[in-house]
Order: sequence, then structure tokens, then C-alpha cells
Amino acid sequence: MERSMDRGTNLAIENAKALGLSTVWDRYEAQLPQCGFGETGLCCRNCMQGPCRISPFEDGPQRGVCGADADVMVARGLMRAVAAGTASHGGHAKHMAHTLLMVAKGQTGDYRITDTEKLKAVAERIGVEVNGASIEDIARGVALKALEEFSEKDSPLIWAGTTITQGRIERFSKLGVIPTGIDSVVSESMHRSTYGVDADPVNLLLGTIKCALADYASCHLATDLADILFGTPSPVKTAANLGVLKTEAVNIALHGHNPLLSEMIVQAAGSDDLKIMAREAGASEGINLVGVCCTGNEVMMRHGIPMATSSVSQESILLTGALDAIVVDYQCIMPALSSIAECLHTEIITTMPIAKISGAMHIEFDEAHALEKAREIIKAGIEAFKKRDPSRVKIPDISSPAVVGFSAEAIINALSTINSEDPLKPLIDNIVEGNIYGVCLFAGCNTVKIPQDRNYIAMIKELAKRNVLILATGCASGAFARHGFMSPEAVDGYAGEGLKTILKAIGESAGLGGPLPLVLHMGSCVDNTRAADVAVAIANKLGTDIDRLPVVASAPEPVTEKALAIGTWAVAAGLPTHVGVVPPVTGSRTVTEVLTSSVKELLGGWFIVEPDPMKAVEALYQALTERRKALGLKL
Ligand code: SF4
Ligand code: MSK
Repeated sequence: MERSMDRGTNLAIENAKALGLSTVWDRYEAQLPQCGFGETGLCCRNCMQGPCRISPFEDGPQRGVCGADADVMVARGLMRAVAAGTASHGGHAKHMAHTLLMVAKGQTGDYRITDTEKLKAVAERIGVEVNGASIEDIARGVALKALEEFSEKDSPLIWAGTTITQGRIERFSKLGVIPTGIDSVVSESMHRSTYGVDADPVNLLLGTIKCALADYASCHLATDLADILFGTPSPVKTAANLGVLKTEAVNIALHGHNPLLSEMIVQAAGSDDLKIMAREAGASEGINLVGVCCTGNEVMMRHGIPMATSSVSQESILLTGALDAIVVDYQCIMPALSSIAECLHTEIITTMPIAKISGAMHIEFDEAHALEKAREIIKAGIEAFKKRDPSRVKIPDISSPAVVGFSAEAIINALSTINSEDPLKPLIDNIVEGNIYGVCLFAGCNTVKIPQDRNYIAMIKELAKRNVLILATGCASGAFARHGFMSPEAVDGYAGEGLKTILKAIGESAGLGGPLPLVLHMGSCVDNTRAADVAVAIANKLGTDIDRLPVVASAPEPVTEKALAIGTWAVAAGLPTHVGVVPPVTGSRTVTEVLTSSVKELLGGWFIVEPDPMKAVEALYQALTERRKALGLKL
């Protein structure tokens, strides 16, 4: 089976073969055929009377030992997956909030408030007094309110209630799915899906939506606090693919999710003594930082650090033989990195007490001494460089230029160069006229189950040709950036006439010296809420709700439980949401029917499950057309 559409990844796979090493694709093939019960969600291990399996055929068992049927089993499994995704984003967000509180209390000298305007805007939105208060007091107020979001309260989550439309709030209230605590809803989801609690599939699905809305709140919170601490992104030039590694530099990859760690490493890498140390070790070009996955997105959009690769191909960067260290925090880090590193000189450096990998070096990160720890990590990279075997270095000469960093604020700024009084007007006018037929947010991962990037490439070519404006986050951004779709140059090659005209007009008026890129990079996975902010602003301005706008979402190659959580809140927000891998729900007719059809009546959004990229384009385009028709817009 074809493994990747990325030439850089394919060359790295060749290196793996030559070295006798296995990659994620070999391990996937060794798993085939995968278990049909697991694939359809018909396997339960929620108690020790199991594992129980339900036969998809009539002649086998139709209930587990406790009596749970297929619908209950599948709905409970989905709820647990969404709870795990929410716990991950929640952990990330809580980490940010604790650090912001440390900054406000003066307990760390290494972090500071970078974007005071955003701090004030968030404070005002969530009801923290700004007038007459010092920056530290405002930061303390915001951090404390953020931390309060995690435990059970007697009021809705502020980060959900203050960032969505009134229409959504009313729908969620009617359905009883408004979350009142991020950690508490995760805990509630684990409780109600355990042995002998909730046995009503529809009730379980409503609980899953409630949990996903807590995921939305934690993502939004994480994005807000990252901007406050490290700055709100604005467009910056960079490059992507394995060719961003340098033979003559100490190459250090930043992988994982939370910018709290990577920002400090970026800062430390700029210090003269470490640069000299790298040169003295023989690296004439000093220290070269590159990004992977969502940490890669965070440092790419704030500092222009190039993106080497993304999720499924994370081993490839080691297989170049030129990576000296890879430093990780948490989420989406394959344990396999450590086995690959055993045969190469690369130092795998874990940093979080909750995310160690056996065989890796552990340098525990500590926000009170963040810069010192970052320097220690870089020094470990320089030491590893000394052990590099030059005869094994094979860096594919492949990289694509990209312009990244389109936060909601950056988009509004660019639009305000056309209409400073009413920045959204040019965007709305072009949607009305059909120059922009609709908007599609691409999110999510790469998976072994689809040749890497195949769906992204096929879908963007077709959607851009049909004048759909493309936004991207997470590893979707990595895919587009590695293939050159995140560059202004791609506009002429792929955009339809209407889209081309508007991207050129905005780019030139915003002083970018050319069009906006074909894909607007909005950041990491938690930054999907940046796209939601734009949709909410448009809906509010038009006095309507998100479920009426010609906006859709797609995760064409999803992997993680986090992707399921995000997909579920995208549906709850009212978006037709495509997934290109069939999630483990097809064992239940009820669950499948609710998610792909009847949820539309309740929330306006629904899941489109379609592995074929061209059929997915047709389904998304049809959804955009239906909405344009309903609004009376030009077709
Ligand atoms: Fe089997 Fe029910 Fe236990 Fe699940 S909870 S393992 S279905 S007995
Ligand atoms: S890193 S969740 S593989 S997008 Fe956010 Fe990429 Fe998916 Fe992880």
C-alpha cells in the first residue's frame, strides 16, 4: 500500500529500510487485519466480566454480560473517547492558567505578559475588572477565572458562554448540554459510561456533546492564554518539510503541544553563549530549531520556525540522521521515537512528569526555572551533535515556502485595510457575491490508514478551484505547508477566479506584497477556536447563527480522541463536519443515524463520514450550496 504523498517522508522511509528499522507503516501492516469488533465499537472492557463483544450478525451474541446492547456499547465508547480528548486539551489549558497565575504573582521571571491588549480584551469579556487595575492584577484575575473553569460551578463555563452566539446558547440550554466545569464534565462522562450507569444511547450522546463543549472551552482558554503570554500571531514567512534541517547545524526538533516549553527553547536558542557552544562543537551554522505537530504550529506562527514534519511521519525526521535532539512535552508523541533513536545518535528528551518514555533522557521542566531548563535541553542537543555520524546524514532537499500566522485578529487587521470602519464587510460581501462560495476549516491529523496527505491534497485542489476559502490548523496545516499550499504562489495555480481576486485584493491592501496564501494557517489544534471566533463574529454581525452560514469543517485524516472531541463540538457549533476515517461507531445503527442525520435537526451540524476525498468534496459543496440557497445567496 502507498504510504505517503510526501516525497520527504518517502525518502525517510527508504532510509529506514536501509537501516533495518521499522516505521509506523510497518507496524500498521503487522496489525492487519485489525479487529472488526474494535473497528465498529462493538467491544467493551468497562468491567472485569468482559471483555464483551457483540456480533454484527444475528446469530452471535447481541448483548454484553451486563445486558449492554450495541447502541449502549458504542455510545459509551464514543463518550469515553471524547472525554479523553477533553482531558488532554483541558490539561494543556490548565497548565497555561497555572503559569499565567505564576506570572501574575511574580513567581517566575522567565515568562511575561506579551500581549496586554489581548489580556484586557479577554478580561473584559469574562468579567474581570480592567479599569484602574495593574497588568499583574488583571492577569491574576484572568488566571483565577480560568482555573475556576475546571471544577464544578453553578454557572456555565465562561469560555464557552462568552464566545459563542446567543442562538447556540439557547439550543444548548434546551438540550441540557451546557457544561459547568471542564474537569467535572470529564469526570461525569467517565462516571456515566462506567459499568451499570447510563444505558440510554441518546442520553449518552447528549452527554458526549456536553463534554465536547467543555473541550471547546478548554481549547479557547488555551489559545487566549497562549496569546496573552506569547503574543497573538500575525503573518510570518517560513518553510516546511525535511529540507529545513541543516547539515552544518545542531538540529533540535520541538514536538508536542504546549508553547510553555517551546517558547523557552526558542528564547534560549537565541543566546550567544549557546550559539558559540554549538559552533565550538563543530556546527558552523549554530543551532537550528524545527517544529513537529502542534508545537511546530505554535512556534511557526509566532517565530517563523520552520515545520519539519507532522504527526504520522514524526519518525522521518530522526531517519534523516541529522536530528540531534527532539524535545517533547505531551500528546501525539509516538513511543516508537525511542526505539528509532536507539540506532541513531538522536537524544529524545522528555520534559513532563506525566509523559516519560522509557529509553529517553528526562529533563523535568519547571516553569519557575524555565529558561534554565531550556538551556539544559539545548546543551544536551549540542552534546548529541558531537556523536552524529556524518555518513548517515541524508536530508531530503525538499521544502516549501509558507506564510503562516492568521489569527482571527490578524484576519480582521488584514480586512480592516480594505474597510477600517467595518472590517467584516469585505468578507461578507464577497461571500454574498459568490467570490467566496463558502469557507472550509481543515483540522486534524495524518493517519496510516490513508496514504499520508492524499485526502488533503485532493480536497484542497477541488475546493479552492470552486472558490472555497480554506482555513487550516493542527497537522492539516503541516500537510498543506509541506506541499506548498500555504504560499501566496499557490493562489494562481489552484484558486478559482473569485477566490483569486479576493485573496489578491486583501493581501495587497494588507501590505503583504502579494496575495494572501491559498490556505490561511490559524495555528495548532486548540486554535480551531480561532476559526470559530471568525464564524461567530460573522453570525453576530448578520444577526443569525453559525448553522446558517456557508461554513463547513473537515478532518480528512483524523487519528486522535482529541480530533473526535473537536469534531463533536464543530457539529454542535452547527457545522457540517467531514471525517475521512470511519470512527468506531458503525456497530450501532442508532448512534450512526443520530451523528450523521438526526443531530442536524437538533444542532444544525452533522457528521459526514466519507473516506473518498472527491465524494467528501461533493458532500461539503452540497452542504455549502444548501446554506447559500437558504440565505438567498448567488449560486
Ligand atoms: Fe461486558 Fe457490560 Fe462489563 Fe462491558 S460493562 S465488559 S458489556 S459486562
Ligand atoms: S498534533 S491531534 S496528530 S492534528 Fe495537534 Fe496533529 Fe492530530 Fe496530534
